[in-house]
Amino acid sequence: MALGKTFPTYDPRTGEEIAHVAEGDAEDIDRAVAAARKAFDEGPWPKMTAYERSRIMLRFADLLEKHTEEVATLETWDNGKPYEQAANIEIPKVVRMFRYYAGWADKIHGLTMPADGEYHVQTLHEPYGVTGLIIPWNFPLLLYSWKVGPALACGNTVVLKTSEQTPLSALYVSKLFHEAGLPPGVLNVISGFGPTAGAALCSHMNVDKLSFTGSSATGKVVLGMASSSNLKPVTLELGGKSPFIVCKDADVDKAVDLAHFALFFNQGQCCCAGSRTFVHESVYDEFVEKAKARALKRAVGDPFKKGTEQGPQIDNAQFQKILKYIRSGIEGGATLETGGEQLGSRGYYIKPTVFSNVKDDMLIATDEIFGPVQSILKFKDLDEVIQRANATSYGLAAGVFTQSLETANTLTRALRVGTVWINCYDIFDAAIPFGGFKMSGHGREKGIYGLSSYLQIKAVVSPLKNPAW
Ligand code: TXE
Repeated sequence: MALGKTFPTYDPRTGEEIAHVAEGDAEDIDRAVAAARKAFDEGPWPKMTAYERSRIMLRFADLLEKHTEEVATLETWDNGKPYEQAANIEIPKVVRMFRYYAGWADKIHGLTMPADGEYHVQTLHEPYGVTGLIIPWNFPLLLYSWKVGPALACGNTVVLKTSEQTPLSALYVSKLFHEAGLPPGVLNVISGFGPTAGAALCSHMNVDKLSFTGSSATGKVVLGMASSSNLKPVTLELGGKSPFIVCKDADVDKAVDLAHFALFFNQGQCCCAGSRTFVHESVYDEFVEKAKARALKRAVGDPFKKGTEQGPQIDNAQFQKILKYIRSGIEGGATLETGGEQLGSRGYYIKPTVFSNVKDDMLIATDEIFGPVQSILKFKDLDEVIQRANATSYGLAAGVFTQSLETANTLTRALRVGTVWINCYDIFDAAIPFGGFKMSGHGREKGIYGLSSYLQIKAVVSPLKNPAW
């Protein structure tokens, strides 16, 4: 790297610079991978007892909890998300995730199994080694915890590349990790861009495993680089166009609230946003009217202000992309019920937008908009909505709103998605696995399933008796 090279990070409320951050590139990735390699091969990390690793992670969680205010402030400043959301929902979830995986560290073990013949067979569950982790900007610290937590608990070392839009919070909390006693070289954080630092990490011959969260388009590139370098395995958590299905027996007021939350949470910037709201024809008109009223009530403004539900979008590129999709919805013949434009003239605020009369082939119903734009579609019966809900290359999540157990069970089994939320949405406990079917990804994060992304299995076979030679 050109020593001293930096890049600016911006406040989405104004578009103004917050700070310049050291910009890592291929050379820095090399150095970070070398440090992570040394910490893995020579220790101390995988050689420490699992209990000691767990204690460091727990100490980190305590420190993070103590510094919630500063960390949430950085997250809001850099990302634009409401401070109350960062401080009361996300940082506590990050703390919880590290405690959860700290609890796993000393409970990871293999199996013994019977085999034909006179053999003792056992498996060892071992860390991969150096893991390369790439995260996006929509939940910078939450996604940090989804990857760094299990990677470290399993005894891997880490090179993490943050998103160029939101480098600040990860730098701050990684210092806390150091304070918690994490040995040098175990966790290396690089701020930098995708095509430079990110690509160097994906192509690196000395990285043993990758985990990536981001767009499906970049996910394909990541997979290509992994396979054309050293065939490192890759976990991918990618985009979505998740259906939220409101059945004819639903309590409309509650369904409206939940569908609103499912789409608008985090400025609509969620991979699992319920971005196709399918509503049964018998309650459709009432639903649309109430969804519009709810969107009009949404408190949009400065994310540091108490009571703000929606802050600005992350940056100008995302802001322009969303406005383009809104224009395409209007031009395509959907009914714009409310919103559809920028709020104010400064920063990247968009009025909560609701479209009704959306047809399946409109871009607002097929593409991941990643913004505060609700698309409401009408359906007649379950078979039809199942077919339409599954008619997408994505398969991340779905919401089902019904009072009927039978309907819930039918939909749950028919939907080709990694998560079904029934009469709830965006429940993200540490123990619940998350990941996609189809082009929404490979593998699972969180929970017991998330461990398998960071462990490989070694079979050990020995004869039961001393051989005769
Ligand atoms: O994503 P990218 P962007 C979707 C959402 C959004 C769109 C574009 O629809 O509008 O993607 O967002 C790194 N090699 N999601 O451009 O490019 C990049 O530096 C290695 C859904 O921000 O996928 C960042 O760290 N890495 C998603 C990360 O990839 C590369 C969350 C994500 O960036 C790279 C974010 C490369 N060649 C966006 N190019 C979700 N699943 O939640 C980029 N990166």
